[in-house]
Amino acid sequence: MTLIPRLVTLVGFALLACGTHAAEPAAALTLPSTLKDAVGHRFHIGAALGTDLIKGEDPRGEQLLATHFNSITPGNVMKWEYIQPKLDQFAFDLADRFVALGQRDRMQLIGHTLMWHSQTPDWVFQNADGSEISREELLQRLRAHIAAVVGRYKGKVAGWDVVNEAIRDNDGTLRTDKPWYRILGEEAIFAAFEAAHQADPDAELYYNDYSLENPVKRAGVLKLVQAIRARGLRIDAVGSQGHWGLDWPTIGAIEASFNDFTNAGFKVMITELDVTMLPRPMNYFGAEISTLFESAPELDPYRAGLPEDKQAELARRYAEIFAVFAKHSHNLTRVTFWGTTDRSSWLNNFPIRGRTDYPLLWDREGEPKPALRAVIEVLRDAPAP
Ligand code: 9MR
Repeated sequence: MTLIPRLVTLVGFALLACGTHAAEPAAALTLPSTLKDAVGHRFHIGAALGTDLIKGEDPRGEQLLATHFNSITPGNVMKWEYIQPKLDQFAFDLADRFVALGQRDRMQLIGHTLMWHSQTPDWVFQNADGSEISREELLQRLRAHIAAVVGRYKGKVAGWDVVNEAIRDNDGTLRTDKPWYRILGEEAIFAAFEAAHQADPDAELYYNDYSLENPVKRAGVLKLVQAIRARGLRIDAVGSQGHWGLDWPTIGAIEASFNDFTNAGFKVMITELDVTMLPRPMNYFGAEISTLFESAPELDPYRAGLPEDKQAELARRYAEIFAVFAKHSHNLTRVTFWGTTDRSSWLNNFPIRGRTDYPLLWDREGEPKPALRAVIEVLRDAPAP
């Protein structure tokens, strides 16, 4: 090794180890210094951006992004309520800033999300007098929204989460209790994919959902994406969100999900990865944002900090997860974390508000956790794709 790369490795390693390890064995000198170096060409490695980061108010998060990631997703600012808060009144400012930030750092840009039952204003489904709009009018609003949003970022956003979370957790059927599907049925989904493709024929298009390790939900999603494809519509991959815990889902269930989609000819992406360290009340393991519970001290056990044995458990869990990602990297095109530091995670407020969770690879101060090192080690040691 010549002197310069060796120094780079040493400096990088020192940065990575900062605050977590005192003395290091000699073998650690060859550890890649960043997450994206460790991932290499296996898949894109991304993070979701909070609105504060997009506004320039999270310098540590911004620095972590530029160093460790090559793909970004907006956590909120491209959702309907942000981008078209009132009929025909578009507010692109924050989405434009997200795109400019990504272009500056030469990131792959992911758009999230064009059609969802959540964070969509009520007016979308109503006439001026508050009555429900007709099927034709709703289709027209959907198409106009997608044409405006995808059209604005044509050639810039590489791929879109066109439809988010359309399938029920318990029986794998369409969420016909939500206005999109009550009024339009499956046509809503076909129209969304069609409009997105028309607005940017080069953009990749995805269906995105959580709990795909649950076989019943997965079967419903598989049926849906096959129906999209059977219509002759473009669909490039299925996004599996990956809102997981320490012992759920099992690695077997994660692999079963990969296998079912890839055997049916779909690429897979992990689009919203995090691992909650907190107990889930009433065994609720989903990510349905409207589900909230009351807090209690035993449900928020690590307010003062995460004990070392728990840090180690998280590191082990991330290591086993990334070992599976490495194994399936020929069918896995991207892995995106839902946030950068623990402070930025939605899990501090879900499914109970105001808790202290530790689901990501950097702590609240933006220092690397043992889990980061564990992920980098497992990627270094995994066979090349
Ligand atoms: O991270 C997002 C959080 O800031 C919002 O409050 C929440 C509101 O719906 O949405 C979060 O992101 C969700 C994503 O868009 C879709 N899958 C579940 C994510 C976590 O709720």
